[in-house]
Amino acid sequence: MMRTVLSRRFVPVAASVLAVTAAVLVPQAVHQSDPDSAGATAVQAAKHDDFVIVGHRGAAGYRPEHTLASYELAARMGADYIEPDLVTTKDHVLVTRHEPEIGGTTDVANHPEFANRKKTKMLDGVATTGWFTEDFTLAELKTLRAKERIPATRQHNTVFDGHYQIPTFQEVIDLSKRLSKELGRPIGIYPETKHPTYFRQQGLPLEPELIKALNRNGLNRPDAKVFVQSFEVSNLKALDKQLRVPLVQLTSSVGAPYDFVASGDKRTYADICSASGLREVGKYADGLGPSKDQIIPLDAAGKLGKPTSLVADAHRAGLVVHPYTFRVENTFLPADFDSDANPNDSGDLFGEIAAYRKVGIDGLFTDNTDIAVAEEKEAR
Ligand SMILES: [Ca+2]
Ligand SMILES: [Ca+2]
Repeated sequence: MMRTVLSRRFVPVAASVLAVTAAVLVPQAVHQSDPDSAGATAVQAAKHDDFVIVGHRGAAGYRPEHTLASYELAARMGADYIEPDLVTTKDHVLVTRHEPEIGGTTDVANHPEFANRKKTKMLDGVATTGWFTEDFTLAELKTLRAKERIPATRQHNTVFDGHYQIPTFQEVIDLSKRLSKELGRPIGIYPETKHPTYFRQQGLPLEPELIKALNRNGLNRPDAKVFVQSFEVSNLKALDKQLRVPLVQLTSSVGAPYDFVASGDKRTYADICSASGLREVGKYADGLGPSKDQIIPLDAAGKLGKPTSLVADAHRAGLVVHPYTFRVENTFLPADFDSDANPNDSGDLFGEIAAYRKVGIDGLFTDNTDIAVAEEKEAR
């Protein structure tokens, strides 16, 4: 099978040289990729050159998510990439929030001038009540301040509530450039298109602005340190024709891409993650971003069970695998790694990451970049 497009595009970090070096120096490969596949080269390069640590929503374990302070801390802790989730304002400026609804992550409810913006909308088929970015201009959003999403779990982070604005995508790109210079290593960006079908329905599609932003910043090239991710399929396929950076298909252990649901396509994430489904993904994407439990499901006791074939199947399809989300609190850890019965206490994230490393993942999304970086140093 020819994958010339993949091999042309997937060159994350001078990988053509590194791939050769890695193949020579590290002949052992846990997962043998199809040697005829050009994608295999990219997989080998990504695997042996650089275990990819993505600062999920920045350093969400330590700062309110999707703030410049959160991204900056992740970069300083050693993240290879920072991860802005992209939504849009009413005046079609990309800003970074995990959801269009911002009642949970900003102080908008305390702004009486915006009380009448509170609405109930159908968000991917779910009635959702709150305040939505697409109903605010950028100038209006800039009057709000971010707050911790899960204050009961991350009480310490509430210290930073009220101190940071909602950043624009451009501000995140500028930050990554400034920190790359200062830290002497490239800080990549790993933007996610959030709810692409929803925003298209609002008349504010994300993709044209994303493409413009990458072009404007000289980042739409195969060797730019950029991955673009989406839980939907059709927008990634369309972006594949317009972007030269690697693309990552996000998946979940439940449900289906909303663009499939909206168009009556019955396929689910489970179908996408079958061996044949992954071969399809390999035609337009370069990586897979599954939930952790798709790789190692939990058993009845909440402990790590038997790994699935997902990592090996994805590698065979030429895809690197970056699962989400690695978090230090017991409430998010498999029971094997809990420190005690308090769900908010910190547990053995080192142990969890090590278990996934054994299965052959190529990187991960984490709220706790410092721990992932420390674990990687030990593993080298
Ligand atoms: Ca995300
Ligand atoms: Ca747990």
